Amino acid sequence: MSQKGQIVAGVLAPHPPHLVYGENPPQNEPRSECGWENLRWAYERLRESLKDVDYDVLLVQSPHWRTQIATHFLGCSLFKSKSVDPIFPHLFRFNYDLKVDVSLAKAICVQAQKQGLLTQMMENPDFRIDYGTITSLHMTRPEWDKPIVGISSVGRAAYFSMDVMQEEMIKLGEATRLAIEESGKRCVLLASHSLSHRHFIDEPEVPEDMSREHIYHHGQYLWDMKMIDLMKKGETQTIFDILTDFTEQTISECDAGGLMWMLSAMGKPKTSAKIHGYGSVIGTGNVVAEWRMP
Ligand code: 2X7
Ligand code: FE2
Repeated sequence: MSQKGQIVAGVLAPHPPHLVYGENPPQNEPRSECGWENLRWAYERLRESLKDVDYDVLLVQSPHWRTQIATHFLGCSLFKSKSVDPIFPHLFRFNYDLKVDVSLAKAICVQAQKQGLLTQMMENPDFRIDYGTITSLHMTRPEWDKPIVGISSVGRAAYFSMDVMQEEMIKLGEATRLAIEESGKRCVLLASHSLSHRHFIDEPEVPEDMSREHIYHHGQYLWDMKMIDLMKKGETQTIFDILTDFTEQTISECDAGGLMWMLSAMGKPKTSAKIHGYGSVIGTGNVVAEWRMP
């Protein structure tokens, strides 16, 4: 391809399996009555917003594909099996059939190595795709008609603090942007995770009983609102500056690096994020936020 590729949008795309359960797609075995509408309708607004965006590939980084040493990339052209959430098997048993853009995945893998990161292609065709990857992809694009790039998150002991990890996520983001530009493809990035992540440890008899759903505590809510306010104001550098404190205080899944990866790939955009909606799932705080590239 001769035209320069580009990132056209980036989305903070949370992945509680409850959202897929609430949607009742044919791929998921359990059936629900409803549930978590504020977030499911936020994803509806995201899908509506992305309708006018022309893109070729969806890239997703997931906290629930955790690798210990290197960043891994899905490396087979097709993955087909059933994904079962280990904590919520009664909500999420999803039959997936997904296509991977292996050439783009390899290009990012190589670019990241050039930046000094440890990376690896995951080439076992029987590898089971995690529910984080699937949920964010399904809620964004339930048609499953675009190839994807799946990226793991690294839980290295060497990341004794988020600040150490931040350096590597910035490099991974830059490698992603360079590889996309060389590919000639138009891409949407998904950082698959919640904001605050303190959660209840029991659930109602009917999981979708919304009279029981609320944020875990007010302090978490205030942190989430602070982060969302910065997103709305386009104050991305401040998000980076306070991310370590936010993550420690709210035990956030930001510790998997997705938001840092995505926003650094987008060059730390100063544009305002479109907030499609906010809601809690078993007490965790979740926002669907979209950044558009001009
Ligand atoms: O993985 C998750 C999550 N991040 C948030 C809420 C509920 C379940 O699973
Ligand atoms: Fe999660």
